[in-house]
Amino acid sequence: MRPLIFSAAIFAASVAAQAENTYTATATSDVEKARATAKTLSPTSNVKGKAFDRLAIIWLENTDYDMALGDPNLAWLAKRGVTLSNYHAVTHPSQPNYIASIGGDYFGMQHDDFTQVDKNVSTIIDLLEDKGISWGEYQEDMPYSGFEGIAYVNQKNGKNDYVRKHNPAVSYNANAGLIDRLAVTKNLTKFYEDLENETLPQWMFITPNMTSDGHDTDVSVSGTWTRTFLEPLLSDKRFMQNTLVIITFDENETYSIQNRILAILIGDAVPADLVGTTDDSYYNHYSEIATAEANWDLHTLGRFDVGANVFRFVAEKTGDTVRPWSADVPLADMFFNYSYAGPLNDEGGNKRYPAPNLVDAADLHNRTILPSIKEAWRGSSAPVYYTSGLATPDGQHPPEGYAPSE
Ligand SMILES: *[C@@H]1O[C@H](CO)[C@@H](O)[C@H](O)[C@H]1NC(C)=O
Ligand SMILES: *[C@@H]1O[C@H](CO)[C@@H](O)[C@H](O)[C@H]1NC(C)=O
Ligand SMILES: *[C@@H]1O[C@H](CO)[C@@H](O)[C@H](O)[C@H]1NC(C)=O
Ligand SMILES: *[C@@H]1O[C@H](CO)[C@@H](O)[C@H](O)[C@H]1NC(C)=O
Ligand SMILES: *[C@@H]1O[C@H](CO)[C@@H](O)[C@H](O)[C@H]1NC(C)=O
Ligand SMILES: *[C@@H]1O[C@H](CO)[C@@H](O)[C@H](O)[C@H]1NC(C)=O
Ligand SMILES: CC(=O)N[C@H]1CO[C@H](CO)[C@@H](O)[C@@H]1O
Repeated sequence: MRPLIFSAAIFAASVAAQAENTYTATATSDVEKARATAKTLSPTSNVKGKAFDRLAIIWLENTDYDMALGDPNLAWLAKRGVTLSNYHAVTHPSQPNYIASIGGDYFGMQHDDFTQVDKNVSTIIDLLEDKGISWGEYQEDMPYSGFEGIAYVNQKNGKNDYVRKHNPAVSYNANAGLIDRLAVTKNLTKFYEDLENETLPQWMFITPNMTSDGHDTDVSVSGTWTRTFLEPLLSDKRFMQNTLVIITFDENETYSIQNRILAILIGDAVPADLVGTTDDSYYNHYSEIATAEANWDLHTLGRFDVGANVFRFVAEKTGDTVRPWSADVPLADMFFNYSYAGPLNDEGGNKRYPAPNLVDAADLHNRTILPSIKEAWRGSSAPVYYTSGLATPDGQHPPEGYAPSE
């Protein structure tokens, strides 16, 4: 019996080690086969936050600030929430912005190609699980839970539908290498089942398909989709349980201007006296991580999440200070319109993964770096370019040693 158990254990370990490559096939027959056995999970939790108990993040595509606010349906939503008028994407094109939104950096990425971030790089998922906070992704038209393929087209008309580049969790092998993490990356059909069953997680990232999110269409389609999706939820007690919803865009459409985008905070966690107001504090995608960290007292990633501003109404409850932009380079000269170099940049330049900054930012807040991150990177000689400052670099103002190659 002994050798048998032994080899079974080795087999299980080797399967687990390859989970990030197990579900990448995109042929219809492969997808049908995998769908039949794909694991879906809906773990729940109820960890109280200081300003909200549930966070739902909805990302739409490629729309400039004024165009977004000009859309009647987004304007309808904005009137029922707080408009963030000084919220910036971090680079172009799409994928690095999604990568940044959970990992605290985009590691030089300047493309939308198939990417696997090394498994020693942590994301907000590790921070949430560390505190027992349930999470999930709802990706419209993802063909089955845990699908890792580059894309899956609409089987009736061949149009773009689900794309991996808009699914932040799966790009990180720390997530894609674990079956139980893949099992909570689900499609929107599962959202409605989880709503019905009252098994929605506390942190969720929602991506409409390539038609619904405006990528292959325009803001009138993404605005309509978003209002159609959210309006019934705004009065649904199964969804609104001290819930904060962030609606934003991955990037501004016009590359030659600043990468400012519209963001709206809405939901029953938004204080009534703030409904219909505008907050012009400086935010970027890293604020989405910092706000969750402050709310639930999470550890940090030691990357650009540490210095990012927490959304003001949350900061007021967590004791965080919302700072104005005050870097050497004025905000007006920061375009965030192309990427510095790094390990995910495929045009050359420095390919070395930067290490997290393991020094806690005690001057700023009392959050500390996740112990497992400290453990993994202690003694690393990799360069560190993260500080507790608010300013983040861009292609024109790269971190030292990470100038983009021309
Ligand atoms: C959604 O995912 C489930 C679970 O894997 C799968 O059975 C279903 O076919 C998917 N739905 C769509 C619309 O692709
Ligand atoms: C995208 O989702 C919408 C509903 O939100 C659906 O009508 C449409 O068929 C889906 N796919 C494509 C390619 O449009
Ligand atoms: C969740 O709901 C679906 C249908 O809405 C049902 O088939 C499924 O059994 C439910 N799951 C649980 C765990 O209750
Ligand atoms: C970024 O914006 C600046 C200022 O408009 C412009 O000079 C530069 O060409 C832009 N870069 C890209 C890659 O579009
Ligand atoms: C950190 O925690 C201490 C003790 O609870 C508190 O006095 C201090 O104000 C906190 N500092 C910040 C920046 O939140
Ligand atoms: C993390 O992974 C990268 C890529 O494999 C490697 O270069 C780096 O040394 C690793 N860092 C640590 C601390 O293990
Ligand atoms: C098309 C367009 O003008 N888009 C917006 C992108 O963001 C800048 C501000 O940073 C706006 O002025 C633009 O309106």
